[in-house]
Amino acid sequence: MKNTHELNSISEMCEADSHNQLTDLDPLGMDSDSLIQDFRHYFTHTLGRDRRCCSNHYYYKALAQTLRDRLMERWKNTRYAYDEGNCKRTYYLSMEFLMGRALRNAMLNLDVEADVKDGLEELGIVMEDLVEMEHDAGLGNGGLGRLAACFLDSCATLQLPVTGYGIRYEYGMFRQVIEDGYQLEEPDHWLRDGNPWELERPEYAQRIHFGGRTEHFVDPEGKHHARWVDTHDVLAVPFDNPVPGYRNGTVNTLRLWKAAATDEFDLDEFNAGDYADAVEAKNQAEHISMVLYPNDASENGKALRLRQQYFLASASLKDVIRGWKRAHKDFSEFSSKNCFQLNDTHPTIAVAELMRLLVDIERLDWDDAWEITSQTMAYTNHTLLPEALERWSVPLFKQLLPRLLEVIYEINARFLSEVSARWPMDTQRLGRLSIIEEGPVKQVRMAHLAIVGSFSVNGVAALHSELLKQGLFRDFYEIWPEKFNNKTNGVTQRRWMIACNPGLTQLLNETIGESWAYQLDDLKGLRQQASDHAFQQRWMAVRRENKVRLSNTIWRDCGVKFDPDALFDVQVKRMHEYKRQLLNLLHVLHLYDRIKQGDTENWTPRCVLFGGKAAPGYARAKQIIKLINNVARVVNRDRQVRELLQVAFLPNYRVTAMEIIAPGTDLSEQISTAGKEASGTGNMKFMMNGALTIGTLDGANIEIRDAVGEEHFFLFGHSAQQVQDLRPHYNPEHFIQGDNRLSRVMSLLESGHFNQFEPGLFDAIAQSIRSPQDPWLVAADFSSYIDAQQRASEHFNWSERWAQSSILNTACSGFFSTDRTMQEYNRDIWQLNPMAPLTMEMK
Ligand code: 26Q
Repeated sequence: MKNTHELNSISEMCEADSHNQLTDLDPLGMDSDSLIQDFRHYFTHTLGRDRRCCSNHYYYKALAQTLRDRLMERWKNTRYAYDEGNCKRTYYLSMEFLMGRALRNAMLNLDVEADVKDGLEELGIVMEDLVEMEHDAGLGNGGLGRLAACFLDSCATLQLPVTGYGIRYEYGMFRQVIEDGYQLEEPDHWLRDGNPWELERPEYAQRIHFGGRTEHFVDPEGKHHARWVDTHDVLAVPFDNPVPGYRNGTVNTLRLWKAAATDEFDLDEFNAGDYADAVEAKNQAEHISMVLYPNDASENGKALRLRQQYFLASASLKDVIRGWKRAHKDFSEFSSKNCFQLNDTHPTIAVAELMRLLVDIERLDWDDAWEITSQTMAYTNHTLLPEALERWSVPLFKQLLPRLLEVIYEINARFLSEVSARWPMDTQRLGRLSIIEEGPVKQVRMAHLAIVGSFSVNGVAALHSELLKQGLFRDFYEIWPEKFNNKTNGVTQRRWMIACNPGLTQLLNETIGESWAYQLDDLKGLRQQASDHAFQQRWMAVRRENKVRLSNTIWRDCGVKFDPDALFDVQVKRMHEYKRQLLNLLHVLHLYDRIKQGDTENWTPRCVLFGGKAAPGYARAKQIIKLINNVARVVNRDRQVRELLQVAFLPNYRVTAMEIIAPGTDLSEQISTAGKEASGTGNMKFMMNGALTIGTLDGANIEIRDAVGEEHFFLFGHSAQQVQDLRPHYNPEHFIQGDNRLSRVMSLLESGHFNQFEPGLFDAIAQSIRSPQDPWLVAADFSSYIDAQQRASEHFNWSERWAQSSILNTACSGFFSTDRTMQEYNRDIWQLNPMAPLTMEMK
């Protein structure tokens, strides 16, 4: 790490007036010859390889450099446009950005994929092999992190001035290995071979405070102030990652912070003569950005997680304020020119940190600072599970962030006094609304801080946003109904159709033109083809190729043979009880039972694929992985069964795996207990690629079904309302006795047939289904689930009808583009003007 002096000199240089002579270069060539010329240059001169080295790894690096140069000039032009346009900007604050690979995305958006492929081919190099060399940037757990990545893609494509702020974790989401049917976790050292896309910017490093204590004093004018002193500081060093828009010259920024020790660490401790302590302190500091927490529902109370959250919030806010002060003399226009979108409660400490910076450092009055803060922050909620709502113990907060705790208490006091003015004497209500939860150990409720400190609160699908208003956030909705709004999630069709499904892309382009790449609604032009027999055949031919590709992956990674003519039935997502992988497995057991009984008339052969990671501490989710693997072994080894039914668990599900899976899926399993899945986004990826959904009335499934029509969606299960009504007197035995299929499946599970050498292994799982306390109501939805699966099987056997439904699913998926989602955020929350990059002539 550079020392402080060096840092200052770098910043000075970078703040100096531009030397246009130095930096204005002619644009780089985008033709095959220029690209390949640069590729050869990087391979031989920069990487120093020669004809004896023909490693795809170095080819990949040389190609990435070649593309990065092209991104770099567009990046600079985009920055100039935003800076000089003095436009309003949004900052997307997120602890997770699940970006996946960048190479194909860069080629697609720069429109050079065909030229690169041809040029490499002449050198005897296969472009696809180079794509495979890149590690996934797996800096996220699942839906929330991938959503952030899709949002960035759409903002760049819409030319919206939006910057992502996150953490540059040294280790991303763990690699999942399956051994003897059990999940093992291995570290994901994704930066091991370097990251050709990122650009380190030490000149913009920030100092982040932790610990210490506060002092209060009165200035000569009699005003009260606070100081945060004796802190232990950590440096936040930004690494910028380019986010290219689709063929529009825009390149936005994802700025990821890395933690580094300050020099004092070494100096102070070194002078005290304790070298080992100095090294230890340095390690502590650098730990902050070491690893992503692999929980997709909260694991409360870990001090390091709170440090990460504050590290992100503080570094990002200071960075924005630094940029602001370069061009503005005060903060009067700050809230009309800046917006922070909080991706769940994880970065919500930003509310208190912005207050601290404005009041303590910039010396604004509290009321002015609060006006600015609460007009600048916007909060997105991603969960209804009460256990996932973040809370931090007050003692921990006080130790780690003493000044921030004071600020939160002040925010709370002022908020509660407004509440008691409106509802005098209503102490119950005050207790429910307070940012501080009373109890043996007081807790800071981050969701409350987020709502109080934001001008917008949104859910991520229609049902979810309704349930927030009626349930979890009811009291807040009563106070501020105008803050609450819905923004149904989406996914980017550039990655989730064009990049991952070239066969479908070509067919679509030939049929309806190419505009759907940036106007997904144009897919509706397909509807008229849905019943055209010739078109159906072309459609199904593309789908079959994709199924062959998926089948090869499954053979390679699981050793299981999926027949491409069977129905591919897929559930890939994080392992969680509410998502009910167990219900899916009960259906598998039912099919197995039928085959063993010889009940196989008009059978539809099925291949059932599971995939997903369990949080390392989530024992039940891990047992379910083991159960799936044990069932798969029994089913796949049985000659009588395996022609009709195959089961596989694909290890290490991740962005790159989904790029193979979604195009090859016939039936998408979206079977969460109604009211539990906020939205889901995998459901949208499957739909776009022509899968039919079997699902409950939960999350965005509702909107998917409305869009495609009920005949093309397999609905089952209790609704959110029915779930709520059933729960108090839920009696699973009633459902088990009432359906012979379920009682047989339960007996089969409890017989030990799938754990012959491991007695009792799955008892707890079986008991959970029989428990009246089962929150997920697995038994209650079994019958209607099996019926819906039967309808799906019959539908699949009538191939014209299936083809028609498949085409219509794609045709009706236009609403689920993040381009639409981002336009809604922009219309209702951000109010940004699109801004094209500056070109040479304009400068
Ligand atoms: C919190 C505290 C400590 C450690 C980890 C966490 C943590 C991390 C990640 C809590 C939650 C998450 C991720 C949540 C998530 O992915 N939610 C999903 O968000 C999607 C995008 O909106 C929705 O489609 C899904 O329905 C929702 O489950």
